[in-house]
Amino acid sequence: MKKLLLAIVILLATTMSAYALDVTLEWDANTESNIGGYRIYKGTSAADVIKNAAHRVGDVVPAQDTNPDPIRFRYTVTGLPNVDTWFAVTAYDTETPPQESGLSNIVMAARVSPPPPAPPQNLSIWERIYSWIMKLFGRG
Ligand SMILES: [Ca+2]
Repeated sequence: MKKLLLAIVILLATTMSAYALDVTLEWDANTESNIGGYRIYKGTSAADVIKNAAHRVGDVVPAQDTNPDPIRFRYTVTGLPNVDTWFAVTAYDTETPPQESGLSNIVMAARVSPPPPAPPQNLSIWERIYSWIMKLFGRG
């Protein structure tokens, strides 16, 4: 039974090849000395981006900054559904419990169209049939 379940999980994992979206966000790094990190929020519209656990993508700490410029912070959110998505970030400090800022400005990442289908390959003539076509005078 466990093996069957595992097989089903593997089958689902290999057949569900939906497109995912990775979005790289960048913002001005906070200059306070006690910044613990940033929280990323997302929504399905600008109004849907709220400071709520259900909208929280995750927290990033200073070590995760991928922009070498000290005044900018960059982070890539991966594996999102390929739909228009709105984002905002907050900063939190090192207090216990952490204090969180208000939301940044909100930005929208538009969905990305998947590549078009590949052209069909190996077109060939499979059969030719010789037949009469009845054409009525004055029609067709
Ligand atoms: Ca940086």
